[in-house]
Amino acid sequence: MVRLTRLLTTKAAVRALWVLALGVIGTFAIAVVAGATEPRPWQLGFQPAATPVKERLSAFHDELLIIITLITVFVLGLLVYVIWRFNQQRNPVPSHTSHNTVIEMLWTVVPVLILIIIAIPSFKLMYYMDRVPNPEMTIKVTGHQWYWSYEYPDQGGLTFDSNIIPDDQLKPGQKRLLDVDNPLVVPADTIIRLQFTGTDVIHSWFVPSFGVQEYAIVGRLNESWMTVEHPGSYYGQCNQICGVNHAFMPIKVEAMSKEGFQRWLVDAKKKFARRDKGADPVRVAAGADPGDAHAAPAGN
Ligand SMILES: [Cu+2]
Repeated sequence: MVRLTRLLTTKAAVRALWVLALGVIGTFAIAVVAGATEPRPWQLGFQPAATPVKERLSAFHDELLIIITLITVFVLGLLVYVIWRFNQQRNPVPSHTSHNTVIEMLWTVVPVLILIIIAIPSFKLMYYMDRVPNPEMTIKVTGHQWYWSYEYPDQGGLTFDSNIIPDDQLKPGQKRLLDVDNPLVVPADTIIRLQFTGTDVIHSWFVPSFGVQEYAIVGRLNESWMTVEHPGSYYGQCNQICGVNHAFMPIKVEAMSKEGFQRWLVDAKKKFARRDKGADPVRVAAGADPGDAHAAPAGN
């Protein structure tokens, strides 16, 4: 009877382990298949790459994971061997060796070699991310407390602000803490130079699936680039603690076909026309010289 109970418990435990394993595999499969361009519950790994930069980042990450795993398994193997082979029972009289030149050379030179092997592709990737290859258009991103504004200098200086949609105004299908009123719209399959600056504190424009994470700093113009390979919606967030509403200045990028982008431009130029001209009715009403409106710093 006792044996039967024990057998049953073992069976139950094995079954529970199976369910757990299947659950983990299933979650991983869903995360991979779903093609998420936003964070998902129980997501494992990175969001799928949407730009060539992110593809290289993910590939480099995978290579590093193999190297790290091999090192960890090797060190673990050594530890287990030492614990087994040199414990007090097996090895009652320990050796008094304190130096071994060959081993010391090896454990210095081998890690250096591993680091060099990692450094070469790492630096290559850094330079690839840094240098904009023949940009077809430019977008200027400005971080504010607590929203983003986007400017298209090549499209007649079209400018607009992008604010979070508060929870109580979300429409069905919109994502809490990620959707915005005016997303950044870009043409897909186009090399875009991105410039970043700020008006108050340091922000950071981070879209994980693009592999773009750049500081937006007052008085500085940082640069990055992206080529969004396919049309779609992509999400990100400010990645630099920038004040009380840091968590509420998300980024939404809408990538369209080139024709779709041109159509959007026509509408956007009408929609954001007031800002386009740089007019600021409040400042004019306050008695300032309208000519100064351009030169005045943007309000916080
Ligand atoms: Cu911020």
